[in-house]
Amino acid sequence: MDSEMKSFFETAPPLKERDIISEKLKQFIQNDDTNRRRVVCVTSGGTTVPLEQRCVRYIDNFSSGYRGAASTEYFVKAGYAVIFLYRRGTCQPYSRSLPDNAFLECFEFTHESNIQVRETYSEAVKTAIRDHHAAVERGVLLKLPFTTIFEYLQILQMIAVTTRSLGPHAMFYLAAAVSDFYVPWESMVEHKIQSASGPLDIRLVQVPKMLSVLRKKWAPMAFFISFKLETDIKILLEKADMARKKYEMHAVVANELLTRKEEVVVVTENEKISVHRDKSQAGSDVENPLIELLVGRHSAYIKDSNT
Ligand code: 9Z3
Repeated sequence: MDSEMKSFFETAPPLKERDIISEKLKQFIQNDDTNRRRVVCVTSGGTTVPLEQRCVRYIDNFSSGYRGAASTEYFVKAGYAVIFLYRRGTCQPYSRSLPDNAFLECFEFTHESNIQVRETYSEAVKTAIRDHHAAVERGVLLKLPFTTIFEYLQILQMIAVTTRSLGPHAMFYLAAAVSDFYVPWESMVEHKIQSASGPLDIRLVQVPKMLSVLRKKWAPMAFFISFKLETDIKILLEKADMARKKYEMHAVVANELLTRKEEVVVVTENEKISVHRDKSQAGSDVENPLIELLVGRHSAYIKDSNT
């Protein structure tokens, strides 16, 4: 591990639930005694960078978590077990078609003061509960939340190390929007920054290039998909290809902020494959054909690794 990465981990505030997370991960992986089950780690939502140790203010990265939540559902459908590493409060698998405040909007009182689902939401609620319960009961969905960049990287490392025994059957699908800059814990002030002190100068340092270590050291046999987000379409594909080469990703999914729900481009060593939402179908999304494509690529990768 390079020295920047080492110092990031050594100085990060320790994970509060490290032992519990570690136990959950072990159990989840052991659920399959053949060790032939495919497991994908889907990361979702943005990481925060706290500005104070007792954090009142933080810098955030944009991501609603829709991509990660929808992709998780399609991976489960395709037979994968999914470790869903998500930002607290972002979109969740199986409830993305429900209203934001589903708890208050989907239910009503009966005459006997019991609670029932409103007729208009009846099908959506039934499907969400049925599919979510089925995934959890079959042991194919493990949800692990994070908020800060410190939590995110520490849990990701634990996932990588725990899934290493699966070799090429493990996949990383890195849709989370990860901070590029952060304030190291030891140089962060403890208490709330006071506005009476005038304008604020903060020095942010670069987050160590975690993708390199993840790919080459923590999970060298796994299949890797990362995402590249840009707002300037002119530089998107070039930047995606640069990231693919630099981090030796098997594919990089390039997306532009405004059109990300309509189209993505999957950049591999030899191809640039444009994947679209099927506009003729109401309620369709780009994640459906995207996961279909990636599952096929993963199958080919497993086959290649076995020969
Ligand atoms: C993405 O590009 C995701 O597709 C989105 C999904 C965050 C745009 P939503 O959550 O949006 O459905 O609202 N994720 C990766 C973004 C990122 O931070 N990429 C880094 C980069 O572009 C590389 S890890 O440099």
